[in-house]
Amino acid sequence: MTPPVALTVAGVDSAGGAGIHADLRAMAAHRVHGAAVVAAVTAQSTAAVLGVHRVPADFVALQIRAVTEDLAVRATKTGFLGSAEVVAVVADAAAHGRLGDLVVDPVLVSSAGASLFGADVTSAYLGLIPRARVVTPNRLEAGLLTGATVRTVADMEAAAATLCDLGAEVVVVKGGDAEDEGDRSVDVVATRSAVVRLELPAVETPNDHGSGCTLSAAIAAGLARGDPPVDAVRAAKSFVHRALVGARAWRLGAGHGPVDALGWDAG
Ligand code: PXL
Repeated sequence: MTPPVALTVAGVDSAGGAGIHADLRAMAAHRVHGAAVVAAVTAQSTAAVLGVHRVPADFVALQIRAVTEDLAVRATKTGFLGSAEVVAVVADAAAHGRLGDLVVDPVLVSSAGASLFGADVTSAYLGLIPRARVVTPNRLEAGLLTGATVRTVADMEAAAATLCDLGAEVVVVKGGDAEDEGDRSVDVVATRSAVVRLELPAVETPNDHGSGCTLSAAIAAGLARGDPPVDAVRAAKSFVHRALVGARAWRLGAGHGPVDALGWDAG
C-alpha cells in the first residue's frame, strides 16, 4: 500500500537528535513517507550549537514547490524556520492550499530558554498561526506569542486559549518545566470548545533532545493518516513518552541525546 506523505519544513541538527532527523524518524515510525524542506543547517553536537546557516527564503520556496507539485502532501509540520521571510513563505504556501493539514511548532527559544530571534519572527508567526490546524509552542514560546508570562499550568491554559482565539484550531502548550507540574509532564490542549490537560509521568532522562520536534512530527503523521487533530495530539504525547522511556539509558554524546522514536528499546 502506498504510504501517505507528510512534509517537514525545518532545520538540520548535524548530530541527528532534533530537527529534520527527528521528524523523519517520527514519520517513519507512523508508516508515513516524510519529505523534508531544509530551512536552516546547524553545526551542532549533543552539547552545543556552534553555528546556524540559514537557507534563503526563495530557495525554501523552491524546495516547497518541488515537493508539493509532485507529491500529495497530506500534512506539513514546521520547525526551526530561522527568519520572518521563511515564516512568510510557509504562510503563503499554506494560503494556497499546498501544505495539507498544517502543524506549526513555533521554534522561538533555545532549550536553554534564550530567545533565538527578534520580534519580527514572533509577529510573522502570528500570521502563520491562523493557517494551522495544530500549534505546539512550549511554555516560553506561548509567552512570547501571547505577550503574557507563562509560569504555571493555569498560565499555560490561559495562553492556549488566547492562541486559539488567534485562529489555530488546536493549541498544545507543552509543559515539562512549569512551576507546579511536580513529577508529572503536563501539556495543555485547547480547542475552541474546551481546554484540557494531558498528564503523563515525567521521564527522568538526559536524552530529551528533539522531543518537541518528535511531538509535532508525530501529530503531522497522524493528520496525514486521517486522524482528527485532538486524537493525533493525544497519540503523539504517548508516542513521545514511550520514546523518552526507550532512550533513557542511551549514551550518545556528552550532552542531550535523542529519543527512541523508532521503538528500538521501548518496552
Ligand atoms: O528542538 C528545537 C530544534 C529544532 N530544530 C533544530 C534544532 C532544535 C534544537 O536544537 O536543532 C534544527
